[in-house]
Amino acid sequence: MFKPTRRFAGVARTVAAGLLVGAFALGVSACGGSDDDGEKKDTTAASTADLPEGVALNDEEFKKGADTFFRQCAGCHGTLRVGATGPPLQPKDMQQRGTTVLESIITNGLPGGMPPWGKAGFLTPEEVNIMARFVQMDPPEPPGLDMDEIKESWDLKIPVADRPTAPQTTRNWQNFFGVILRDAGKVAIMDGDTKERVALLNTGYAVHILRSSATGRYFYAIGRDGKVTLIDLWTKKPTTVAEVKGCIDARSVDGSKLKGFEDKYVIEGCYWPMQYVVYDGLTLEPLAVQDVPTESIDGEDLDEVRIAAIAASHSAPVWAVALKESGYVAIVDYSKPDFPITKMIKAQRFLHDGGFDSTGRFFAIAANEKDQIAVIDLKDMERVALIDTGRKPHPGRGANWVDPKYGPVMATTHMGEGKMAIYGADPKNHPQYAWKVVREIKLPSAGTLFLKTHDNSPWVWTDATLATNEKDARSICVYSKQKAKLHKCWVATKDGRGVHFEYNKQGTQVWVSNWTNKGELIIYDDKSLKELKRIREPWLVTPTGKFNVFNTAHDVY
Ligand code: DHE
Repeated sequence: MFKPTRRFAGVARTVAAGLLVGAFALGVSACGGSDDDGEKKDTTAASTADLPEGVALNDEEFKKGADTFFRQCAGCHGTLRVGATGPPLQPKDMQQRGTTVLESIITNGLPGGMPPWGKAGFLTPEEVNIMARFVQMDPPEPPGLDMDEIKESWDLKIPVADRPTAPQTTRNWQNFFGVILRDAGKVAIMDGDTKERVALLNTGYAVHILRSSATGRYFYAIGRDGKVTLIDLWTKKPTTVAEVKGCIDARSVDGSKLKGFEDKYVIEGCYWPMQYVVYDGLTLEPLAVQDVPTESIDGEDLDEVRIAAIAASHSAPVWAVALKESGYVAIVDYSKPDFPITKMIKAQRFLHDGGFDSTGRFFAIAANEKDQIAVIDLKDMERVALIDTGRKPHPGRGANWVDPKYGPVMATTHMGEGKMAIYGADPKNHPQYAWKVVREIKLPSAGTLFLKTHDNSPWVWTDATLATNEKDARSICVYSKQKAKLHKCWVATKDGRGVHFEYNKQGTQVWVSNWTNKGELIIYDDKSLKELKRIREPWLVTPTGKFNVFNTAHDVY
């Protein structure tokens, strides 16, 4: 089970490897948010033998296809197109569908989550045509990234000795929000009390999530290009103090949270190569790189295993690391030399996003492909339940509250249907409901990505970001915990899609993003649901996730 992966030795192993590095460089330079130098651009296209007529791409088109696929498609369909959140796209099947059908799908999307890339203006008809032909060709083989290269990328901008030993800001830094400006490759640090922007910092390309260190002093940002950025909130103005790149493609990062290990280590999980990297938490000095096992829970040997969600336990020196394609949750022990995987827990395929129950003992993680949530007990280190919740669950980190009838519950929304599934999450005092769906709440449409609540809030908020109907995608809803029913839905944005929620530290205000080029942050009073403020500034380019320091450090959701 702990067999090492087939590591791709060196970046120039194949012609196609060069193509993919080039593809990343294209994406990066378009955003201007990275210092990647665009090395090793090889322009030789993959073999065109046996392709149906009219499918073959010239070198330039192939490069464009590889770049677009990596940026827009690989996250759901897999780098090697074996599928995960989206279905597999194997060349033979794609050839059977043919260019015209594929063009229509890429243009118009499909119910269940495939975005209308053409119709929504992300791809021109020419680009749609290139993608329809690209997916009929063999995928290029991506390059590796070894320890020497990772070390080379390490940039310690401010040594620990030169950093303050107490907060230098007079602001309430525990109520700061890190706001992702996705397409700008930047993060804005906002004061949750005054709503002022206190810093605007460069991060990795198409920055994906932020996590707070255990003390809350540091934010870790992860770019899709694998760049980790360490942001110090104790300096007079939040400052980037270190950067490093441990993956070519990544979505997750977290710190060590057990007492005695606060802020000590950081883990980065890669979508590619098949590895995780552990860094010193204060400097991002690379300490270890470990391959992930490639065997699936069904005993299959896989070519692609990506690291999806990572959760840092508060009660043991471990990270729970969800291995998307293989269906295992790997337990990485950071108290041991070289940070090994000490246990592989069978969960379900394909794993995506998830979070803790209110006690922090259970990690509930969505298995999109199987329409289930897998519940992992991090005390006894075993899977305790597989819950059928609905089509393509997507909880973000989920939501925890006390239901008037069923006691402590958790919930997930779904990409594939308009439903919030609420399930019992208290095996100790309410064993009869534990890990069973106790309520199903109908939402106006499919396409929800996130739900969120706070202990001090009477509501659970849901978005519908990927809804095919544009009005639904701009709408948000609130569910009443006490009345156990949907309270209200309304159109929140004029133009972009509404996405992701975050509470302030006190749990009295909720921030929502209007995800568009000229984006907005919309702030509501949680109790009255009245809009308090709408921030629209030129620098608010494609705001997506928002992370409150206190809530993120303490896993409040
Ligand atoms: Fe995410 C969480 C992967 C698309 C915004 N997203 C996650 C996690 C994973 C993941 C594995 C859990 C991380 C963790 O907890 O450690 N996301 C992916 C994809 O593979 C996917 C489907 C396609 C891709 O190519 O990346 C994808 N994600 C998106 C988006 O399109 C979103 C809406 C905006 C963006 O970044 O492009 C988006 N994902 C987020 C956010 C979170 C997230 C804001 C964290 C939610 C939280 O509250 O913790």
